[in-house]
Amino acid sequence: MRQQWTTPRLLGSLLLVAAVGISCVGAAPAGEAKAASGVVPLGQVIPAPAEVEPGGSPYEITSRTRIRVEEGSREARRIGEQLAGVLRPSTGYRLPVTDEGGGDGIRLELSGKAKELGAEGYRFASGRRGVTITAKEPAGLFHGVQTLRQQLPPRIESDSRQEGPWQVAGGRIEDTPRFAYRGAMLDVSRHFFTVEQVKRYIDQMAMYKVNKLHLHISDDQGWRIAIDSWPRLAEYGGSTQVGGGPGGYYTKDQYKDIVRYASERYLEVIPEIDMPGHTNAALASYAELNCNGVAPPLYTGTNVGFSSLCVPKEITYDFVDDVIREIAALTPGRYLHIGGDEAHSTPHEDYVTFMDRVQPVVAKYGKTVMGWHQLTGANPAEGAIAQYWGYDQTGQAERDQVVAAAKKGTKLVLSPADRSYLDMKYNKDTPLGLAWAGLVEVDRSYDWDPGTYLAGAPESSIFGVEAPLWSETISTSKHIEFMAFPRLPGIAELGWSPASTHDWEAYKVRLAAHGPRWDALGMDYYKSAKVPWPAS
Ligand code: TNX
Repeated sequence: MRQQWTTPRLLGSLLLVAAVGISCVGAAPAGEAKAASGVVPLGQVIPAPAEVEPGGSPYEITSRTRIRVEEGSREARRIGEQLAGVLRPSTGYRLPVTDEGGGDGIRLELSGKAKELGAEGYRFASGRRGVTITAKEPAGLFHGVQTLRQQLPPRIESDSRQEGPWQVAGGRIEDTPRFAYRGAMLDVSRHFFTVEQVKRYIDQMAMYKVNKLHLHISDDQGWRIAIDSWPRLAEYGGSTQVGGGPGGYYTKDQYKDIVRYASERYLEVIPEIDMPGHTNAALASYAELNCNGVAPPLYTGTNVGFSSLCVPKEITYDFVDDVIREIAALTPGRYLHIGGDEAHSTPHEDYVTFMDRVQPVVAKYGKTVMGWHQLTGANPAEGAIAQYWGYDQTGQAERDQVVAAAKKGTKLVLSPADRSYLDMKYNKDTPLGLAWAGLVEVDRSYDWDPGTYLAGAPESSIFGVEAPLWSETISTSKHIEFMAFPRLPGIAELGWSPASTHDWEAYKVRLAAHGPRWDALGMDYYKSAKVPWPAS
């Protein structure tokens, strides 16, 4: 059945390739973004797909459309239900998810044979009878579904019934990511965010094929996860936040709920316990962790660099072992981030000693070390990942250290503070955020190449990119959205799309088309004058 249906279509699209060649969206003329018909031109999505071959008839979703998955594929069915969950409210159609055979409609196919699609890629074929998304792995199907959402008009995202028609442009897309790591970080320590707020942000990340959620769960101002062996960390250390509000923490079940929710959207959670600096909340909770045996008060300001675990005391390593063991047990992902930034109150020798003792603990509990790039000033463990957060003002010696580590095998995740930091102000009038790394407008945030950014670091050492959102000034979902949008989609595109598609002039037109999508989703965003938003 499947063969009979796909073979003529594949043949058709091969003929189509021969006729029109392969076009890359990055190169598409800007005006194409607004087709007169209201159909989103194929490939006008974020991140830009690797290969796009527009052509043939569009597919129209109607009240008779079914979402077809193969029998027995639990994950494909779940992805089908997620898609139906987006499409049902706005179209008002039933859109049953079914494993009964049939050639038409929206088909989600897992094919072990599609090796070329890798762990996250997908193929998308659209024509008169239907849309077929094929992937080797469920993550690829999920990403293909995000592409399908963006090929539909923005009002598809509304939670109330909208007018059709619901057409998907005809043609084929074949799409795999440039980098394996495409992350976003949320600092839940400076201000606490509830499980519901984190889930809302996860949904927004997932639309742009972000696949890592880095949670900064401890800092001077708050410890945000329950640790059974050290209960005061969360109960006392989590009891406030910047500005003195009540703070909060995740119970183990709540943390697991976040991890599960993220994994159903193909995001891996990377928890960060920042050490040895950024530890005032822990030091305040247990006097014995302090070198002088005296617990400092809780801290609700925004200074950095004043706290340190006590490197010479043995109890420090009992503490670290317990915390890492409990968090590793809750986290199915591969990585555990141990921070390591701004340890200004830890003498360098102590810093090196500390990292030499702590990294093996991460390995002992089956995880791979991730740390801020200061870790390259110590002895990064085999396989460790360093997260570079330098910026244009970062000195050459510091860059050299990171590059030298990269040449020796440390993989890099790039989060340049003056490009990817979502807490930097857009301009001097931005009401939220900080400006220590400069003002970061949407074009500046997008206009760099992770492959060549850090001179001397080979592209093969670049594991990917991440956009961190520090929350000294951020305390609501509206704040998160205003700072993340429209910059996060740009960082996501740098992580996913081939360098050949990179072009601000074309990107800003694709980006503009997302304003109405965010409106339909009830999201806030910064209406940058650099982006040609459609008149509303
Ligand atoms: C630097 S970036 C920090 C954070 C702050 C952030 C504010 C990094 C690894 N450390 O502690 O929240 O600046 O932008």
